[in-house]
Amino acid sequence: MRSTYAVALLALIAGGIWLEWISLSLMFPIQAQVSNAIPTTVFSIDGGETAGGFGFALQGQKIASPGPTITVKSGDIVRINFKNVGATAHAFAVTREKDDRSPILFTGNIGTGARPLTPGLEGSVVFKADTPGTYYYICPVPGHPTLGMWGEFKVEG
Ligand SMILES: [Cu+2]
Repeated sequence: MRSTYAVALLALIAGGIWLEWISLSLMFPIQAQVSNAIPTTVFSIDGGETAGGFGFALQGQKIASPGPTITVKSGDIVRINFKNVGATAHAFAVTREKDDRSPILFTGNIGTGARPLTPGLEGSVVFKADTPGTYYYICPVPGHPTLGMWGEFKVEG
C-alpha cells in the first residue's frame, strides 16, 4: 500500500515537472535565444516612397528600387533596423521570392503585411541566416513589392 502511494506521488511530481517544462518552453521558445544573441552583422534600412513607387535605402540615403543588396555570411546573427520614412504603412520581410505572398524566411520580419509600421515608426529584428542562397527582402504589404519595394538578400555559404 505504501509503495502505491510512493508511485502515485512520484508520478505526480514527474507530471508536474513535465508540465512546468512544457509551459516554460512555450513561454521561452528557442527563437527567444536567437533574439537575445549578440548580432554579428547590423543593417539599418529605410523604407518609403520613390518618385514612381516604393523602395528601400541604407538609413539616411535616398529611397530607391531595388533597394541596396544585403549580403551576410551563413550562420551570421543578423540585426535589421527598419524605419518607415514613407507616407504610408510599410514593413520588412526576408522572403524567397519578391512577392508579398512569399513565406517569411529566418523569422526575419519587422511588421507584417497585415500589421505594417505606420509612417515614422521603426523596429528591429535579430535572426540567424543559416541557409546559403539568394533571397529577397520585401515590404510584405500587398502590392508593394510589385511597386518596387524589394532588394536582394544574399546569404553566402
Ligand atoms: Cu510598403
